[in-house]
Amino acid sequence: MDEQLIQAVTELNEKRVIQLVKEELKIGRDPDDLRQLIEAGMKKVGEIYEQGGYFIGDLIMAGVIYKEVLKTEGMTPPKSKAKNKAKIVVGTVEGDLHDIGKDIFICMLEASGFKVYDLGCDVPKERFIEKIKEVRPEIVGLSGIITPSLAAMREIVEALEAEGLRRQLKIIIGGHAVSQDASLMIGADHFTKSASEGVAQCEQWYKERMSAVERA
Ligand code: B12
Repeated sequence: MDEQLIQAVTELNEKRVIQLVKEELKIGRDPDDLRQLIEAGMKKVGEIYEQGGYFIGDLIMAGVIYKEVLKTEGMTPPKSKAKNKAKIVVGTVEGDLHDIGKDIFICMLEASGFKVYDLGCDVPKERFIEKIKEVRPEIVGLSGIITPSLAAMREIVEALEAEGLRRQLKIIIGGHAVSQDASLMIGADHFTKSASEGVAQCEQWYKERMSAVERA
């Protein structure tokens, strides 16, 4: 089945993708596994696009299919009723319209009890600063899927430093474009290409903060 799902995504066969996802969820398959397979298919779509076999309309279709999958019952974890962990402001940075990975990260954060402020995609640095001043989050999550997003992330960190807001925050960057080198250049506290690893890191920061409060 795994290969069939990857192939259906690669061929942009929406009906088949949804059918396979539903069948697998019915027999108890972990949604995380299914997401990984779909992402493998999306990667192939990206490669075919790079080689000139697909066009921008096909990338749009791949995005539509993934969004439909995420709407399928059982694919996303239920939101936790408690929102009493850290506050986190999340957005895809300016110039970048990719929002699927960001939305997955947000779903998982909300399921774990974080209070999330979603700024959407193509978010200018001024909007990040404005929201951070308003809600005073403990964490900021920046999503970047295309390479130019790395420079936009750096500009946000510089703006936070200039405003004197950087030291009180943890910054996590994620998405297809990020890497260890990029993270160092940007001045982030953590980078990852995995939403679940991102949530685990936020949990870790939350625990560290709570034990510091208890010790004080
Ligand atoms: C779908 C898609 C689109 C759709 C996006 C629809 C949408 N609503 O998001 C549309 C049509 C808009 C699009 C446009 C373009 N795209 Co596009 N797109 C893709 C594609 C096929 C899939 C992206 C995706 O959703 N993947 C699935 C998600 C779940 O993966 P993800 O984003 O990496 O997120 C995961 C993690 O990274 C993480 N994560 C993500 N964000 C965050 C944030 C935090 C804080 C954390 C902790 C974790 C985290 O969590 C997710 C789950 O684990 C990729 C191919 C690929 N290899 O990814 C190309 C790709 C990203 N696109 C590409 C390009 C070139 C473009 C265009 C420039 C094409 C053009 N000529 O116009 C435009 C750019 C538009 C813009 N200004 O942003 C290139 C980027 C190359 C580069 N390095 O810059 C890729 C890699 C294709 C390729 N191989 O050439 N695209």
